[in-house]
Amino acid sequence: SNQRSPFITFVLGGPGSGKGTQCVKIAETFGFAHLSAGDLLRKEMSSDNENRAMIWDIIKEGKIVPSEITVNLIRRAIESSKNHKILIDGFPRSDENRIAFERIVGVEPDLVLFFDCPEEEMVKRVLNRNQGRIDDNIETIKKRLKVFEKLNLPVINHYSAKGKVYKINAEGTADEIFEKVRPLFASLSI
Ligand code: UP5
Ligand code: MG
Repeated sequence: SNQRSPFITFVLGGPGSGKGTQCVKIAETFGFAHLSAGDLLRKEMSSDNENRAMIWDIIKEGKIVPSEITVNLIRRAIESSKNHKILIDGFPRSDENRIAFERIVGVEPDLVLFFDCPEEEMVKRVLNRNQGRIDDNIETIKKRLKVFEKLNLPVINHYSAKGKVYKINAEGTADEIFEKVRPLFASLSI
């Protein structure tokens, strides 16, 4: 595991705003480790453990998995990463998530990226994905959008007040959006 204290970026945005797509590009271009909270939970859901049925039910309903489960998955992933530059994709989704992270992991993010995308565009992207995710159907997408609208803003406001939020208009092609992301990471001296 890493000796240096990690440089942590939270990557936020609604369902289908392009978090995962942009994280892959940032990881490739700037040498970050990419930890997706959703992927960690989906892996947990498909392996044999006591929480799998509960996680399945919650994701299917577009709700938020108990913070302690997600935070511990992220904590372990950070600890086993050899990379001190870390993107955390799709977390924290609520103030409660955020507070649990700060308590259990004991650090704050250095940076928060926020992909701002119109709802119609997010719905279109998610319905086009076609990778068999149990939450990529119109009923669950509507629920994911409601949860996002209600619980994401307090997280953004908290980190905005600390000057940590970098908001990006997430309309356009993935390459166009990455050209707006690039200058931020190019300017970091880490
Ligand atoms: N695409 C990407 N960029 C595009 C562009 N510019 N133009 C056109 N198409 C574009 O993109 C979505 C789709 O659009 C892809 O097909 C992509 O090719 C295309 P993607 O990059 O995957 O967007 P992303 O924002 O990552 O969308 P995702 O659906 O993964 O977001 P969610 O936040 O909904 O999903 P996540 O996996 O983070 O969480 C899933 C569920 O897990 C949550 O609803 C919740 O139930 C649970 N969860 C928790 O409980 N706690 C957590 O901490 C995390 C998750
Ligand atoms: Mg994603």
